Amino acid sequence: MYSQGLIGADSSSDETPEFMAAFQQRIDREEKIEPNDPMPSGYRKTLIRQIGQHAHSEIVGMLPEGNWVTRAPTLRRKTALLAKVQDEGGHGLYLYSAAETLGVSRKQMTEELLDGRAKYSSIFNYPTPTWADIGAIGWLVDGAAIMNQIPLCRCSFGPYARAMVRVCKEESFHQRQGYEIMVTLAHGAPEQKEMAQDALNRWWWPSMMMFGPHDSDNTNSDQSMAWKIKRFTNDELRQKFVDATVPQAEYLGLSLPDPDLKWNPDKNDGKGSYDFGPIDWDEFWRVVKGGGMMNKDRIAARKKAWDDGEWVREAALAHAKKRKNQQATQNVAAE
Ligand code: BYC
Repeated sequence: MYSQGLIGADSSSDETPEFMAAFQQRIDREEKIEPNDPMPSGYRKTLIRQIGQHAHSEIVGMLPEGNWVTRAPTLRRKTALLAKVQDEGGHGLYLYSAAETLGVSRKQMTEELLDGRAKYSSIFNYPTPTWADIGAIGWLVDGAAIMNQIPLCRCSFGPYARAMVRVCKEESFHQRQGYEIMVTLAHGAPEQKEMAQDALNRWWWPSMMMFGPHDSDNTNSDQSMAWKIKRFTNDELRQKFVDATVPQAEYLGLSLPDPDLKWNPDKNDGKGSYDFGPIDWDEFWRVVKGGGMMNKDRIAARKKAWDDGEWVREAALAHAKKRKNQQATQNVAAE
């Protein structure tokens, strides 16, 4: 994915052992790598892949919640949800821009999303049939996203790290609005509490899968950790998420759908952590490969938006060309 047609990308022919060692030393000194700095082609490719996937996730992630904007139960809930969905659009745009600094165009990234070459987070292929799903997404999905993204604020690639600072501030608001919906439902009428529990039952395991495959099974982590793109492994982040979320579920009076969930005082170097049950990786890979409940709808919605927006892109380019020509004419007149 994103392997061809990089605009201005380095060739790997200069990647001598000395170059690679000097690059690693910069990383180890915690220097930020900026777009015009020399970098190994593998570093560039990894970032384009991850930032592209992240951008697509934000944009596709607007769809499950967008489904509820017109049906939010109160005006206050509607305005908060609208603001959240708009924030996600904004995050996608910062991230596409960060990826563009590495020499890939937004058009290319979008085409690769639409034809299935580029991934987006598995979580957004689940449906949102009830209002409680909006609470569960904010609480769990944004909660998992924050756990993953706070360390990305220290990513070695400058534009990604800087984009993440603002994204994380907004995600924190998103997580709170979701949790507040869950508090209202869980402490409301029995039917509301039941709705909240049902949403938790459906979103818990997909949220656990968001962190990606176990460390023993994933392909990119070791190199990404060495390059300080990732600061924690998938399993480390998943464990932090479980430890932070269990007390929040207890406050809600809801139960997590995992019979194996149990406090283990010896785990985590004796500091204690929760043990949890096995994750259904067959389901994860089925969803990642396009077999989830909503994969087809999500891609169809993005394709429609891309096709419907063609006239806007054409008009913007025509306007830019006209402005450039006018500027050139004015410059000639002024000489
Ligand atoms: N879904 O070696 P690994 C949000 C893939 S949106 C699909 O661990 P890596 C929000 C992975 O791509 C925020 N695919 O990979 C928006 C790789 O395949 P390729 C979303 C997944 O990259 C709206 C393969 O599995 N967050 O917050 O080192 C509303 C092996 O994995 C998934 C981000 O995008 C998955 N869940 O680590 C509400 C964070 N997991 O590419 C909220 C940025 C793994 O080799 N991304 N795969 O073919 C990351 O931190 C990392 O890319 C991951 C995976 C931890 C996700």
